[in-house]
Amino acid sequence: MTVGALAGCGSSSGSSSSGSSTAAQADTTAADVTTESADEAVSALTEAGDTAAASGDLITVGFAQVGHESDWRTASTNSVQAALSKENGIDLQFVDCDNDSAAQLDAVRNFIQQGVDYIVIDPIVSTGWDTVLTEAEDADIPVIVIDRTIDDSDKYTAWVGSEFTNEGLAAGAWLKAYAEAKGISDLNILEITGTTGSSAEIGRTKGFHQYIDDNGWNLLDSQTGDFTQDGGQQVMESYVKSYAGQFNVVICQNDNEAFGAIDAMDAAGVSYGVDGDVILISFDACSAGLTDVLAGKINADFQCNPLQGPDCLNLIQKLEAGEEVPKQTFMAEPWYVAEDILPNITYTNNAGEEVTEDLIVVDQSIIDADY
Ligand code: GZL
Repeated sequence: MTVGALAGCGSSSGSSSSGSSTAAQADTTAADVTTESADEAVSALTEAGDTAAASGDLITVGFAQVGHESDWRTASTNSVQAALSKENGIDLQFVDCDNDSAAQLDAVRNFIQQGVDYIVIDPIVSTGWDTVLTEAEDADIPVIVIDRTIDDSDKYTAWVGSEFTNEGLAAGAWLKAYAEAKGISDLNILEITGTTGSSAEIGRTKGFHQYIDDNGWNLLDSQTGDFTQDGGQQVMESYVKSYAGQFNVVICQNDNEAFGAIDAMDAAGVSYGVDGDVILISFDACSAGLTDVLAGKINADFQCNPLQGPDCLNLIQKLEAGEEVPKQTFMAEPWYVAEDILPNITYTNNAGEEVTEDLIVVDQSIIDADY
């Protein structure tokens, strides 16, 4: 677990020949403290908290981040650290929970013991939260949830993030229209899901499976890649052996899994993308993912917006001013495609509304402006 006492970890992404990238291990700055144990993390937080208390003029915010598993996560961390900065009056105490739910609960409890002013959580999984949120409520510490949702408690002040079921519905609606436009009648699908029990995995699976069920598509298999490139590659390596010649669609629940699946399909001589035998669908639409869309390797990439830092700061500033804040704020999330075949898609979203979304054909200017 990495504890950034005054600033969090930065991290850099490399890129491989496929245009994909793997988020390198976080680079730590002099301000960061890398701890080997929870006790060291607690003492680091305590020391940081004492420093902040001594200064007296900064708002202390404890941020328990999921981990560092993907390009998306790096962008999320960078967005929050850039917004919740000393320049903006915040003393940010950052904990990278390394995809470990128990460590995340410990980090939140440490923030409560510290007596921080606010707690920000991106919950690794969506359940198991009511007890610790009750402790934060009893300590009169407002909790802001970002990105993924907490589904077994509403003892938090505000949530900012994505409608994950809509993301899954988007992928299903696009695949239905794309297959019809291409004259593909039989869809034999392999799915690589995200971290089991995360709201992102739950929602994307629920939405996409609604289209599988409604249209009689053939789901050959579904296994978790845990939102990592290694996970996507390992699952795809197994799939190309078990289902050789049987599948024509692969859906990955984030870009890093898609990068891994691409490497596995390349090694197995399976063609994919615009000119291939397999339609490849992804989520997140990070810049490396959109690079693969532009190259025709990924057919469609549904954005999940990681840039909640400014929203966090805005919520804290409003709460400091005694203003009401919305319980839920949804991020805008474009649908990106490789080919200019369909201008838009009309579908029924998770709220039962019929909505039309534009399909954005990726070009370099979009990638340059991306996260
Ligand atoms: C979704 C986010 C997911 C991304 C993955 O909002 O929590 O976690 O889709 C990330 O890339 O690992």
